[in-house]
Amino acid sequence: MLTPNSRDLLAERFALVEDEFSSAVLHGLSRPQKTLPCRFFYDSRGSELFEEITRLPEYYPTRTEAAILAAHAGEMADNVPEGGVLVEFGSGSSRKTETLLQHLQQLRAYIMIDVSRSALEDARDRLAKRFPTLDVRPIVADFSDPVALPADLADSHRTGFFPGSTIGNLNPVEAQRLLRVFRGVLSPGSRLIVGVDLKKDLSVLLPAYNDAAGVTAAFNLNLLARINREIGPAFDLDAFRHEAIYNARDGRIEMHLVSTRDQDVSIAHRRFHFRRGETIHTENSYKYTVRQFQDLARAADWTPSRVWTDADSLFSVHEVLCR
Ligand code: SAH
Ligand code: AVI
Repeated sequence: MLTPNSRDLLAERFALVEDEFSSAVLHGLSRPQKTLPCRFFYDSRGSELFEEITRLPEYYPTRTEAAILAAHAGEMADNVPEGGVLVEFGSGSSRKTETLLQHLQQLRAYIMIDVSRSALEDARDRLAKRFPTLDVRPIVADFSDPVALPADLADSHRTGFFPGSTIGNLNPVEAQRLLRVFRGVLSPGSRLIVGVDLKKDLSVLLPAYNDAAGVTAAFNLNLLARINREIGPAFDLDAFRHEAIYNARDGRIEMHLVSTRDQDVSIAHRRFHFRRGETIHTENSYKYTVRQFQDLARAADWTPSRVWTDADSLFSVHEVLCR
């Protein structure tokens, strides 16, 4: 159960995240290439749809990373000192974290940071049942901003955890900036365990973002449904379709919402014109080689250390050290 205090804190921070939504939508749709920031996928419905994606046969990243964690969690946990805290960025359901937590009996607290309030609440309630003595601290926040950790934990040694290849949803410049923000949150002497999806054959990559059941399409279109729910009725969801393509030059999957006809859309007294075939760019998902990610970490002043991959080289989990 959430304590009254943590519930108040979640509500207060969530209101701030909500305020940002309409200004980001108006700004993104005013650009020559219309865009919507992918962090807004994760309202309560979006978090549910993401969980469905993780169970799709085509979506290899979650099960592959979970298997890497299951095989190596003991090694990943071996440098966490007694009384240390685990700080997870974009924790979502925290299901993978359970594998690590099994090896971290000595932990003082588990801090989970996410923009999705519902995901944090569900994870917190589930973890309370499985790890009744664990001190779990949910924080609703954008991890791109330096997050202040609870004052009573300020002196504890920190280990960062950033699974899921969520880092791939930022471009390399933003990813470097984010890793620098994490240095500030975690402080020198700490470690970060980060999941990174690997470059691979398109026959595996493309279906992961174009699943047969249409769950990724529903996840993408939920962004328009969220605008309709939270800002006001604007989009005809039948007039847009999901598209996911691989941009080989930049090494990334791009997700778009394609307007299927010429149309005008009014949002908060502003009118946006869409030509037939024009797209809203909703997400990038960058893929790296092990070396490319290590170079990126170095450029952000982290020192690459151990790296674990699966036998098919689909996914990598990196340990990087804060200099
Ligand atoms: N770590 C989980 C979830 C990955 S999905 C896993 O590996 O399965 C990405 C998660 O990051 C979602 O829960 C989403 O709400 C969160 N997220 C995305 N952008 C964010 C941001 N800018 N700040 C905080 N959380 C973010
Ligand atoms: C969270 N993130 C790493 C996922 C990805 O694969 O880029 C989000 C996602 N988008 C479509 N499917 C899953």
